[in-house]
Amino acid sequence: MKSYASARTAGKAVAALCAAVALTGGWTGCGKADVAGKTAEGAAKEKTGGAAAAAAGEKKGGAAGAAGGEKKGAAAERYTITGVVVAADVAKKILIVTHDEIPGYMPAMTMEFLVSAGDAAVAKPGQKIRAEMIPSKDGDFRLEKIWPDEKAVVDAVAAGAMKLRQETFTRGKNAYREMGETIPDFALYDQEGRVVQSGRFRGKMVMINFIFTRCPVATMCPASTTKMIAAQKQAAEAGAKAIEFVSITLEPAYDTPGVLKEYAVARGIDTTNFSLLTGPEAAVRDLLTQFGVIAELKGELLQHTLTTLLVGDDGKIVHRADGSAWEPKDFVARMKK
Ligand SMILES: [Cu+2]
Repeated sequence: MKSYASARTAGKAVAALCAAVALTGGWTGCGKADVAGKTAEGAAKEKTGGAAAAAAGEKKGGAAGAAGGEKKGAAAERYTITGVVVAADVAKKILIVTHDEIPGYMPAMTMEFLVSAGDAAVAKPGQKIRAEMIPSKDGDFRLEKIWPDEKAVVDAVAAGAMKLRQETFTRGKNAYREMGETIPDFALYDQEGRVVQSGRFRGKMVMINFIFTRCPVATMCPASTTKMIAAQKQAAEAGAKAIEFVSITLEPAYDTPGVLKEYAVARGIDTTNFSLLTGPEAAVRDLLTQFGVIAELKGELLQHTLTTLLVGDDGKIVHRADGSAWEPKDFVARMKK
């Protein structure tokens, strides 16, 4: 609960900033609640407690933290850990994990960790995970940024990222996929932490958009998600067959499978044929380049454009809407019935 409170408080602070940026032009700024996510990305088996975490602690220790009446300083201490899930208690939001040694801090052992509702829901006994551990003052330990850590799974996603990297590099200025072109292959994680290979969608049409879960600008990502849900409902009503919906995150370092799961539940997304995808930062960046989506961190603002695509069952782009003014019915009309 603590981290929810802090994220919400920080989110409000940036929302005001975002609105200001939104007025300046085509760009819309969406706030990053904090910059800790950036330091988490790629952190190997090392303490991420250096300068970056200290900076995050400083931010959180400020006015927002004081207003929340909570001690945020403890959040500055973060350790990257690996382990195996033994059990998940969804109601209590607890994971029991047998974790490896945390050098200089804790020997290998089996213990309880507080997690988010989404992370508790996604966890599967026997699953290997990688996460950041945050000790609290009252002796609790919290896990955040939980990612699958099975070797085969990690290798498949890394191979997908490598292929995308090479392809984006080779295509250079022609990286952007025009209408009628085939979309790039990718391997990402969905909201259950399962690997999703793009090949899975061949033979089906796919409607794709790009969002991030903590986007504070109501007219941007939240509205885009609402319209994707509307398109999914309309497609079902229209008898559209073999159609999948995919939302790829713009902020993979924060949007872990568990975070996406929680977002899907909170938004009432029917995930039968609607996947929320995340993965390595590089893979997402290459996809954004190839799909013509711009997302850049300007200070603490994640500024981004919106693009919604419809991909045919042959993998070719058949419709594309840039910006926020698209209508679900224009997409549904192009779906095979
Ligand atoms: Cu947004």
